[in-house]
Amino acid sequence: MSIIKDVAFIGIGQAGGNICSQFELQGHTVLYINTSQEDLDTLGDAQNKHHVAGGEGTAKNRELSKELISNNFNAIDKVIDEKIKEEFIFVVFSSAGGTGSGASPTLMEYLKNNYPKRCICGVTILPKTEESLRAQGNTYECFQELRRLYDETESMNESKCGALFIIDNNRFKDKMQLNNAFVGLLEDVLLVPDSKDIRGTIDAADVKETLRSSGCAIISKMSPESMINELNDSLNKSIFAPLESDEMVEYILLSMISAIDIDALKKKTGIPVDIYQGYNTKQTLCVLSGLSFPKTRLDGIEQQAMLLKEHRQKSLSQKAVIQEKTLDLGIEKTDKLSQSKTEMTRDEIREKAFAKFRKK
Ligand SMILES: Nc1nc2c(ncn2[C@@H]2O[C@H](COP(=O)(O)OP(=O)(O)OP(=O)(O)O)[C@@H](O)[C@H]2O)c(=O)[nH]1
Ligand SMILES: [Mg+2]
Repeated sequence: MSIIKDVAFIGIGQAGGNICSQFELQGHTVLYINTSQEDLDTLGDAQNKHHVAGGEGTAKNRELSKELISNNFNAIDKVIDEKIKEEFIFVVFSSAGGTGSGASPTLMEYLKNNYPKRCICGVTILPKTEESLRAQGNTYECFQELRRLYDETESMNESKCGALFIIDNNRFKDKMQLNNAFVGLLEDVLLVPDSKDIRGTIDAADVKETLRSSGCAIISKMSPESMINELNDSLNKSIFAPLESDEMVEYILLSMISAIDIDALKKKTGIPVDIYQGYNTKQTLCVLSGLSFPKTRLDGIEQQAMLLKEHRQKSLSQKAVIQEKTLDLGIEKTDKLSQSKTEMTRDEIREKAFAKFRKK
């Protein structure tokens, strides 16, 4: 059976809301959170909209987003608890704006700790290279937080976030086309267990295990007569941030229309811990999960973020303001999580998330 009913979405900020409204049309539970009432109004009849009280948007200010969320934390916590009951929760946001970028990594961490039996996944969007230095700087900071979230849980043997899909706005001119493409791909993956085929099937547990893998993930789809070259080509031209060629992959899920050369695929992707293979009559669909972060693409963003830092430093010195700056664009170093989650009460988890939102 498909796992559509097991997956809910929380869209934060405008981009998150735009993508999630497509998922709501597919029948998923969706909660929209935004500091801007105007952004929420663009979503028409969407069912569950939550305006962060006191917010008027943030104009790409991540710190303002954190402050607003922290001031409204109890209300947000309550609405999530009331509306979202599904096993998989996808938090969807752009890394380049203020609201979604500022709130989402900490919210993902909170959800992961507060709902240890659920799987918290992420969908984030990278800005085009031509976008403003501020957009690049926000993305750099957002990914510092996401990396810490994934790396810390990796090293601390505690509950982990699942798949993180990184959509890259460099890939298409039209953002809405990217949104539609992503929604179509993920829906197809959630529907894979519906394809019963005597040559082999992929069941719900296989798809869930693939999505639970902690790290980046991509989905690729090909035409019926697909060959391995086309798969390679499709991975290279996907809507996602370019793959790092370090051959790190945990799972490959491959639903095929006709048999393809798995060894050739592994040469491209690296050797996974497991491969879930099955057949269907419509299309060849491939998911790679447990991938590394796209370092090369993120390094490019970091370089632009450094220009922003230089720009800020220059204008500060021109104003003759003496101010100490840190090398990492001023984001705080988060404390290492020192306690195992099983020892923390729900109130403690909430307090900790609270404190993180408040930190500047
Ligand atoms: N792919 C895609 N990108 C989008 C979409 N909407 C905005 N973006 C990109 O997301 C970034 C801006 O993020 P928003 O989601 O608008 O910001 P926000 O979270 O609402 O934060 P504020 O700054 O408070 O408005 C820019 O890089 C835009 O190009 C969308 O629907 N799809
Ligand atoms: Mg906005």
